[in-house]
Amino acid sequence: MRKILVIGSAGQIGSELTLKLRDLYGNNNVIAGVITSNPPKKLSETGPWEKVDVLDRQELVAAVRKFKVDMIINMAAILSATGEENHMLAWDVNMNGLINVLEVAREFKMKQVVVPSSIAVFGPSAPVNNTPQETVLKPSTMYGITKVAGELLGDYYVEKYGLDVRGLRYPGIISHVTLPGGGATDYAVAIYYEAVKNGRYTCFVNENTRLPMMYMPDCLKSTIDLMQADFSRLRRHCDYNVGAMSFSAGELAASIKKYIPEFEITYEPDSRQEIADSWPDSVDDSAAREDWGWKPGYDLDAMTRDMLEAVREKHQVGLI
Ligand code: VAH
Repeated sequence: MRKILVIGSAGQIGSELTLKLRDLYGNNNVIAGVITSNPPKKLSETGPWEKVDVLDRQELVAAVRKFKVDMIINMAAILSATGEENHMLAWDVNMNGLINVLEVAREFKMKQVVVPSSIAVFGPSAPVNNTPQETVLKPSTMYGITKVAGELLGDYYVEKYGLDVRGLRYPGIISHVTLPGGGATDYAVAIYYEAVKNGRYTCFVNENTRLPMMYMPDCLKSTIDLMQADFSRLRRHCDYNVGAMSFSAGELAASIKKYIPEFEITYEPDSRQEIADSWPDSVDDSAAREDWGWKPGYDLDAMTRDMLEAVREKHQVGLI
């Protein structure tokens, strides 16, 4: 049975991935690696947890030894918008953190490492529609630069050391369990909360900003599908494009208006507009579909219905 350490377990994806993996592999076989000593109860009350700062290699080694970890999923990252405010923090966490994970995985002969990437690896010089799996990677954000370097590092550890390292290029991820932090796609989460709480939202990108997006259940499915894929079928390792939807901020607002007709939106682009403008509108994920059977399950309206139901429940019980 695998012993999986999820680093960044309290984050937007990490928190739900940890719980999903506990359902699959057993609570005690999935360790929540959290940077604080006070993890969310949904993690600490459903299985083992450990303080693991991805920048502290000794802390990481201690956790690996304590729980006999044989698989690491590294969800610790500084995202695009925060990375533009503090580029050295993004470099430090995303690169020095990653090399710690890869070195520890090599030293302890881990069965598998998952190192997520992002569509942020693409920049203005890549084709904007249906961006190919193989194309120019010249991102204009530090976050994107660290994700390109991370893909190359992961592939290096596969080729040089025979480590099973896998990664996928997440689009913007939308969810209602744990708020995202510091991303240029965070508007696509905040809009649901503001629509339910106040009936209006001021969006920080303009109406026509179109981006590849994915609902959290599909994010978890893509991650676990790749984790469980037969290694011999993988023609790539750390850089699979995965897509699900592509919509503009205006189309997202229109979807919400189908269920909250009185909802109003205004657009006041800020510095995150420039980040969003550098990214694709949609990606070609045929390699993921061919190599490991990727297929998304949610479209925009299905996500909106699910998100509004969940956010309304939170609002009714005073959680937001
Ligand atoms: C961000 N949510 O906005 C992340 C993601 C493609 C976007 O990588 O930085």
